Amino acid sequence: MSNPYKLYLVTDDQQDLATLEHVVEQGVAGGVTMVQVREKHGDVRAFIERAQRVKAILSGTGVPLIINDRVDVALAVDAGGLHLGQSDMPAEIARQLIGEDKILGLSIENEQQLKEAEHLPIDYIGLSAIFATPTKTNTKKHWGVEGLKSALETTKLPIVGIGGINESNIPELMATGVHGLALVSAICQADDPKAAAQHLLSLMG
Ligand code: TZP
Ligand code: MG
Repeated sequence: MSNPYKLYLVTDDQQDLATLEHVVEQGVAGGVTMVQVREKHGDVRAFIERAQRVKAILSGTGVPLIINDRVDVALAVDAGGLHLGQSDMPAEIARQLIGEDKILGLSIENEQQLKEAEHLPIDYIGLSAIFATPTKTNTKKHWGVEGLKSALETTKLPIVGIGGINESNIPELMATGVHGLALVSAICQADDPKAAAQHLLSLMG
């Protein structure tokens, strides 16, 4: 796939398994280019089950499966990659465990972390959060469009914006040259996730 980061669906951990499967199926049918399974409240067994279900849906589509936070879950389901936060396993250790061929992403929440990321064995940055969002209320910084622009000038790594992204702000975000946009509610909460993904992609040009 030319740019796997372009329309990056992050799953909603409040949704049940059937809804999760529906959203992923329809989202991918609508053009989602990467899927992250994000679990914040369930136990590891439930996380693995959700990841396996999503992996089955993505099989043969070319859309990579990324696991949020947990290297053990990524290894257990042989995911395409792992997305780490700042308090998760250090990127160097995670890279050793998952190997060179897997996609490794890291959430960046301030300028200091952005500079440090340059020296880490990661493939992309999740710039968190672009805008305030009810989906994640403990975000530390809201970069805004200007912050995104300066981050793009600061690092050579591909940047995926996350947080509060929807049809109303996609045009101004795309104008920055950002590599990809990650969204939860704009796809997961849509009445028709396929149509939502198609519409969002059409706004991305
Ligand atoms: N990390 C930073 S903001 C966020 C995550 C997981 C949630 C984004 O959700 P939404 O609904 O796309 O604003
Ligand atoms: Mg995390």
